[in-house]
Amino acid sequence: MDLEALRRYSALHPKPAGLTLQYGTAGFRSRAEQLDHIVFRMGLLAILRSKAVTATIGIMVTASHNPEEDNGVKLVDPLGEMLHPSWEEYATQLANAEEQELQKVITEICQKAEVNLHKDASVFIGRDTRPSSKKLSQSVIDGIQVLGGQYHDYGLVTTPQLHYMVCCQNTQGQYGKATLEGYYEKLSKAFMELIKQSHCSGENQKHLKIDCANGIGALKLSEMKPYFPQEVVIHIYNDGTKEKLNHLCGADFVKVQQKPPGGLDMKPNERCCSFDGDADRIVYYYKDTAGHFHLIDGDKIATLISIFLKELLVKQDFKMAVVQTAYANGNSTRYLQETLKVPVHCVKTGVKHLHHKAQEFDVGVYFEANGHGTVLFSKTAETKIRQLVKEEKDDEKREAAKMLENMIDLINQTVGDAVSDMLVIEAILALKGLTVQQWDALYTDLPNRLLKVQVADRRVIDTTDAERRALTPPGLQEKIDALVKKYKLSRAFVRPSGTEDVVRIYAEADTQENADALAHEVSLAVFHLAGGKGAPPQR
Ligand code: G16
Repeated sequence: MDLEALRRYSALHPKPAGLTLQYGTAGFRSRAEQLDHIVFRMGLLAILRSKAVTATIGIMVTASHNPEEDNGVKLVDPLGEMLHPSWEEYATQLANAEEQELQKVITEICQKAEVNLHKDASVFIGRDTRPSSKKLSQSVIDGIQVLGGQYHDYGLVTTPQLHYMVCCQNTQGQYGKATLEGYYEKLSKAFMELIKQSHCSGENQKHLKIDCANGIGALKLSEMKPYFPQEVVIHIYNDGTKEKLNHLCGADFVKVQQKPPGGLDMKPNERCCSFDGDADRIVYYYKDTAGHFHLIDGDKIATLISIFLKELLVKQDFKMAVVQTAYANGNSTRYLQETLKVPVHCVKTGVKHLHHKAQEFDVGVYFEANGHGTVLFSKTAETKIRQLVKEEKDDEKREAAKMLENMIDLINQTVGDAVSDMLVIEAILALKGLTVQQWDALYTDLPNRLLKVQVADRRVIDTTDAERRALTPPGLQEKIDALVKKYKLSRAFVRPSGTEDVVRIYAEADTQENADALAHEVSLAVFHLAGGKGAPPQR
């Protein structure tokens, strides 16, 4: 380790006095001006991780759905998955070390994680379109250079594109080519093959309006447009040329507010969707002829995909399951379990938890209600499907295997990907001849409400049972239980956010009015029992 370089460069990226940040749901997130030392140190950590696992590691500068003023950074593990939990701890230690302790902390990490500093290291870097991202990714490079490693800076990419690149690189191209062209070609080829098998087409079915949250999704979709077949015509809105990132638009806004984004002109029954700021989430929606807004969230996306896959897998002896979080609408879980007869598992919020659980099955469909999700196929399932395409004599069965093979290639199995998910959904709708209204009508969502409350320290809330019950502060869960009893078909829970300085509240009930009332009452309980800041929440 070049101690002189470490000392010199860490002085250029000083840690603000008294600041403590934690590697949360999706890495570090905070106001951009607080992050320079964090991204520099994550450059250091990426090198250590790369040396530890002898593979290329990804590092993405983004704060996804957070406001434009925020930023963040997260590391991507060798197969494109989120950083291993044991290293999240090292990330937090390194991020919070005082400058004079940096060398000691690095040495400790090397000892605990058996890092051989003499090994080679390689890191892929990506960033979103936030004004602060370019400078922060330069600080990442400083960190990489201090510990001496190779890097490739992809510049502006969506988060899932960076995950994809890392996986391609570490599988020596088996997963695809580690270039943007490689990504566009792989997805569009699989999409076109699928669409060829569809017998339904209509002028209206071709068009899709996409709100890109004024983020990176707009740039990348424009780049990808020439690769799209004529069967799909996309119209890009909120492309970042006029308004601020995520401001009154994007998947998070649409899901939380349950209303259409600004900047997108929506006619009755038109199929529309929203990406989030770094294009790893997607939700669909439409407006009916009476002007009512219909949201089709991650739960309904998981349901559509599960119906499609289950039909194709009917003759295969594969274990399929859906993974959700506590935010999943009660009626989606009921539909999946009771009507579709697919096992459903509930895990903690955060793609890393869903991904991990989904890996236990031959086919694991995972989606958060907020539209973050994908499908994982086990190696065994994938090999068998590819073999059936080559060897199956029965035409119908071979066609089914072919569809599955193209699905495997179309879905970004490294992480939730708005572009890939959108193409999967468009292909399924076309193949099944379903309109957005028919898709929406699969089941009716229970009315629900999401709220946030600011407290002095959100860590006072500790949860259990996949975040469905609060252990602390004392009395909070008892209060929630009593409130829930007042309403029919009701459920509520609270949890500290891992990406924003807030406590999140979710409630559902038989009517919207009751869901709103329950969410409000729970938010007051949080405010009073967990140290609320400012004025109590108002309805
Ligand atoms: C991130 C995570 C998601 C999570 C969301 C909200 O999304 O990747 O898994 O659902 O944050 O997390 P929390 O409720 O803990 O703030 P994104 O799209 O912002 O990266």
